[in-house]
Amino acid sequence: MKFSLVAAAAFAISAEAHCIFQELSVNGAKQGSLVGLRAPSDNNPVYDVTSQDIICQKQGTTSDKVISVNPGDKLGAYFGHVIGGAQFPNDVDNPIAKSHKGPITAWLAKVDNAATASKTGLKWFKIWEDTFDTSSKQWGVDHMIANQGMVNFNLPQCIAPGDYLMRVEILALHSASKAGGAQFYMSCAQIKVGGSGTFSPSSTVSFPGAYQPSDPSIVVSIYGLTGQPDNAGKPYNAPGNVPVIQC
Ligand SMILES: [Cu+2]
Repeated sequence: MKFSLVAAAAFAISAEAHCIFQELSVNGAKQGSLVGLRAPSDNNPVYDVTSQDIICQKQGTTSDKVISVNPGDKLGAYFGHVIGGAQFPNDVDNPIAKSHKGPITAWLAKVDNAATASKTGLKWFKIWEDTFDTSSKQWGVDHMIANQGMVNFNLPQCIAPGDYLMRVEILALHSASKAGGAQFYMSCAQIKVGGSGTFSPSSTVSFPGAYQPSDPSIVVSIYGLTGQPDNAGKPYNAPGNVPVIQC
């Protein structure tokens, strides 16, 4: 009996070493599991960047809550292996399998009502990213794992008041050397920004649309000559050639 449990656990690790963005924190205060989020109901990634699922993941859980934030707030997107974090005690794939190297990006799109707005047809701009540090050889995902799944960034000071969907994406590149192998993990948070920012983006992108299936940042081998996930020491740009807004 003990053996079969171990075997079952080992199978679960190899089959589903994925993750879910499942909770928002604001200035260190966790807002509750799945509160104010549009999250998938399982931890499988999106592979097709031309699909509607690349916006906020597959249709899963919904929430009628909109989370109030202010420019300058420290936001945290919490990712875990399954809802709740670890799948079982000593889950080495929580918050995500260590193999899943890649960048993390955060995006906003203005909406009238974050609780009810359609996710399609929105104009997205990038507010933060953590891609790859050529000196430390660390990826955004390495920092996320070191921080127990919490991805922290500050809401830029210039963001104008109102409702937004906030899309936070992990792009796992461990199997990305063939087209269609990159794994995208994201959810959308429903936020209401206060304050008196005045930023209006001069350029925006669509999802789907921002990423092309053949984007050299999506079809890429991150393994250098020694087989390490060090991108051969080269810089890495997140896909879509979208700069983070400056303000
Ligand atoms: Cu995975």
